[in-house]
Order: sequence, then C-alpha cells, then structure tokens
Amino acid sequence: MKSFYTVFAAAAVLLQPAAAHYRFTSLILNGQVTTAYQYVRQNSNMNSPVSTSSIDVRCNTGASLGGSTQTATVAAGATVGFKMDQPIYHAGPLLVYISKAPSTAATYDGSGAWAKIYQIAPTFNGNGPVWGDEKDTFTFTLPSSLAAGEYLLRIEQVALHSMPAQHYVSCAQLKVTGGGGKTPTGIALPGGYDPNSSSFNINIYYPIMTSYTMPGGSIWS
Ligand SMILES: *[C@@H]1O[C@H](CO)[C@@H](O)[C@H](O)[C@H]1NC(C)=O
Ligand SMILES: [Cu+2]
Repeated sequence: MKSFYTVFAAAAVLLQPAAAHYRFTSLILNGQVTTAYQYVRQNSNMNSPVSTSSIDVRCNTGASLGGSTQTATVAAGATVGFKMDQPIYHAGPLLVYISKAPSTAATYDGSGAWAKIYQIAPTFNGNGPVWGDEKDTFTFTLPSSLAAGEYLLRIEQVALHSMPAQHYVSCAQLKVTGGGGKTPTGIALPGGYDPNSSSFNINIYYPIMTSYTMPGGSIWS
C-alpha cells in the first residue's frame, strides 16, 4: 500500500528530469572547452524543452539577446564545437545552424536566415533508428566560404521520444574572420520548421522506422 506521501515523492522524482535537462554549456574553440556560458547564451529555464513553433526555438528561453555573453573570435573554416553538462539521453537528431548578425552577435535576436552547417542523421538497423548523438561533445567545421562578421551559432537536438517534438537548443556568439564573403541562406526560426511534418510529428517506435527526413533542408555550402 502506498501512502499519499510516497506517491507524491515518486511524482516529484519523475518531475525532476523534465526540469533539469542536458545542456549545451560551452563552446569548443581551438580544441579547448571554454568556460560554461562564456560564449554560449545561458537559458533561464534549466533547459526545459521548447516547442517547434515557439520563438524560443531560436536560442532558448531567456536567451534572445546576448546579455553578458562574450563573442568568440574564430577564423572561417575553423573547427569549433559544443560541450554539454551531460550526454544527450533522448532519441532524436542533432543539427547545427549559423545566422549572420546585422551588427553584433550580442544584439542579434536570430530573426534572420539560419543555414544548416552540420547534422547527425540516424542510421537504420532493421529495428528502427540509431540516432548516434548520445554523447556530450560535438565538433564540426565552420564553412570557409562564410563572410567575415558576427554570427549566432545554434546547436539543437530534437527529442522525438514523445509527441509533440521537444527542442533542446543553445546559441554561441561568434566573430568570424577571413572567409569567402558568402552570407549564409536558410530557414526562418520559427517558421521553417513545420510541426506537422514527419520530421517532428512522428512516432519513432511504431511502425518500425526505415527512413527519416532531417529538418531544415540540405546543408548549406
Ligand atoms: C498542424 O495541424 C493542425 C491540425 O490539423 C492545424 O490546426 C495547424 O494549423 C497545423 N500547423 C501548421 C503549422 O501547419
Ligand atoms: Cu526529458
């Protein structure tokens, strides 16, 4: 027999993971993990998931502007990345986007175009998808064709273990030097993601998946 207290305590434990999720805390620069939230905008919601059509899908809740976040100087074509506080544990794809700021990254709200520059798509083994992003470190190269200037670099994991889809997002602030003069083109966020599409509105457990359409179109180059 369970007392009310036991039931309440069990419910409280169940609620905790929803409050404190895996977070993209640090930018990786020159092969070094930088201080948490030095160059990554800090969200104000313990990284509770945001929904597909929310304005917070850009850079997360409480992170629409830079506040005290610093802007990292990095060369176009360099390898950068994100380090997390713990590995990803929900099933779903990982994506990285970049968007050019009209002026500074710190004052940019992410209302322009987002170009996808990196992703981890699932593979399929006959029993469904193998997502391949259940880790805490992600590195990738910035396009060498990028125009010099300031940018938001956005990393996102779309969790599909339950419906509707949940988005775990962070943005870092970059000042890109050198480069090839190209301003990236891409999708608006929100808007460029259709919550009703099979990228988001999907049961990943049944029927057994044999393919998946990655969100955000093709990789910008
Ligand atoms: C998604 O589908 C629902 C139900 O059909 C509809 O009300 C809603 O407008 C759709 N959303 C988009 C963005 O198309
Ligand atoms: Cu969760």
